[in-house]
Amino acid sequence: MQNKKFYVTTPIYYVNDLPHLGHAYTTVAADIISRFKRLQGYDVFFLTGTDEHGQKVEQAAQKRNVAPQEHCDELHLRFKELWKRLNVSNNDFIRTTEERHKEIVRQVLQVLFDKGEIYKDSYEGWYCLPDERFWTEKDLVKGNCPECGRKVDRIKEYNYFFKMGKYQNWLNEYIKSNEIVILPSNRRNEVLGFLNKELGDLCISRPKERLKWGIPLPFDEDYVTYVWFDALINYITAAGYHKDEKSFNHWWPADFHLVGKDILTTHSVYWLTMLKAVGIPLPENIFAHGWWTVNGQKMSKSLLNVVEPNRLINEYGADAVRYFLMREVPFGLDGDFSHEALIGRINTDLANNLGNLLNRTLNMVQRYFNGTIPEPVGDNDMERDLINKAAQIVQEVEKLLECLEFSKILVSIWEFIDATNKYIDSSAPWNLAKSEEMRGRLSTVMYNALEALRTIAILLYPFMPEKADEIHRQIGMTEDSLSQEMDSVKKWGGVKAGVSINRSEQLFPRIDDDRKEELLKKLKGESMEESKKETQENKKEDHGSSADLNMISIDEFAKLDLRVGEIKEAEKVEKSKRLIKLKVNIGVETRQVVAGIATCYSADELIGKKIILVANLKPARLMGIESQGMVLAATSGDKITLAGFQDEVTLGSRVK
Ligand code: ME8
Repeated sequence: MQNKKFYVTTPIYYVNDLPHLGHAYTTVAADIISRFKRLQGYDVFFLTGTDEHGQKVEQAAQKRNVAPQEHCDELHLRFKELWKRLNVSNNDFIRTTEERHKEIVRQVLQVLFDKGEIYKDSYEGWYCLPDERFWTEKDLVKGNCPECGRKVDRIKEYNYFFKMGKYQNWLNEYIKSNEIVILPSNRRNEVLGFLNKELGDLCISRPKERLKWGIPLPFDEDYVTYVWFDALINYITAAGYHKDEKSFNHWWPADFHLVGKDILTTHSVYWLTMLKAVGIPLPENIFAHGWWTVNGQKMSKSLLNVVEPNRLINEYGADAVRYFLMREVPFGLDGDFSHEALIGRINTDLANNLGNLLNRTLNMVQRYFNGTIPEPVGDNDMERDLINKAAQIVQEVEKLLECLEFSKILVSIWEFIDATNKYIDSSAPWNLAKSEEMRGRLSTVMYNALEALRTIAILLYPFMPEKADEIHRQIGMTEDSLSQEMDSVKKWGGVKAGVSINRSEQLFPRIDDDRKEELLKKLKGESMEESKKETQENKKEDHGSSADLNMISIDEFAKLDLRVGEIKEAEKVEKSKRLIKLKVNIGVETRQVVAGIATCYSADELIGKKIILVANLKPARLMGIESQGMVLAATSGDKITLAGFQDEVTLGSRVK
């Protein structure tokens, strides 16, 4: 018999910037569901990917002086690499610039056009450039974009529209009937509230002269499709729509679209009406999770206070990061990130509760049985209680999984970890070991403690695949039962007596106070939140006021945005004795800078040098080449020496 299928998706992320904690959050959550479902015997299709068309991406490429495709080819890898480091087990990674996707988008557009679902009309509205969305007058909040609060521009143009409005009543009824489940329930109410207002038609195109980086409409090549109409279709492209009927019929409809609350409307209104209009069945569930802030402030790609997951992985390890994200905040609610909270979780939950349970159990098996797992000899109420507790927890976990209550699942697993620690405490193996008569009882206790650890490893596997594997290996399990069905966790007695344990290094070393202080200093030093705020404030100020003063105030000095950069490329400017064109990486982006240092440096010797860049200097053109900043150097007579650093520095750090 064919396994039951399960299809889960994440949003496809914009490649206008590097992946951050928010992207990692949704993707790790999807990974956890996928791993659980695989344990439960489901045939799983887990899709993630990148959204590569549109103005934001085009602008990001322009800023880096590369072609949009080149930019996407580079940036999408940063997502792929991160998912690999985070042990994300996606089955497919879709890019909207792939042929397989563009083809399906054009087909869907043609189908809708032929059905009369798309029409051309003139449109005048308020356009938010960063969000690439039109808003009506009444949508605006204090004259600004209702979603991001930024300035909007009045734009009039001809465009193509999808007749979304006509589906308003149908969608309202459909959601109310619970045929599609929108979770958490407050989000469902939000969508219904949105549908109480008049639903207009959806502008699905941009004139090519305004946006080049998009998929041309099949029925009018002067237009490209609007970002959402392109992006949402990825979910059916990857499942095989119009290409592989067998695959599509197997996977579609999606079981869960996981999204952040920011894109709930696009998924529950645009996407559902689009599918209805084409005649494709609708997905089963949409889950809109909450928003991570950092120290209470909004984290976004356009601000510099983003938490970079790679740094977290470097310092804490992938599994600790995965655990923290799922444990700290109930899925669906907003949460605030702090290193202190993460370190707290590592020390308490991971090192103390879980790590100690493993260590003490293995140490005792080593000491009392020379590292060989003993055969249990009978049982008593204590064992029966432990086994019942395990069965109860497994049941709870499976139930909580249905509503993606990750945090509660972990609370339940930790209840069992505590119960096992208590079982050991009450059984006091150290006393049993004192008398030969109690040898049988000691064997039973140690065996059951190991078996409890086996159960814990399986339940933790979706959250912390590497560490769960490690527990499994250390308790002497050789075959790959972690990827076996959930059923194996329901059968007590999987641990093999007579087999050797494999004690090795601590699962989660504690982060002591000294190390914590060191880490916080290092990581917070890397945070550029403060400097970004200053940069923004500086923009508002009058730049010319102190031109005739020799002394400057600290505030004036603070206007300078000096950054640590690394020279990635250097090329002498033809016909110039002095100028060299540099590509300087300042962490969040690469700048092109023209520097007058060719009399003292060859292009080759500059590569890899860490320098100081004035990052908020107005761009200037030198011999027709744009320079986006200035490198600092000391000059003495003819000699020019670049300013740099004596110790290791992090790219993009502020120099003050
Ligand atoms: O919206 N907290 O892409 P995107 C929690 N391309 N989650 C966050 C977050 C935060 N602070 N920031 C981002 C797009 N996310 C479109 C999607 S789908 C067909 C097209 C996560 O790069 C969250 O999942 O802006 C959010 O919905 C998504 O990243 C937005 O990613």
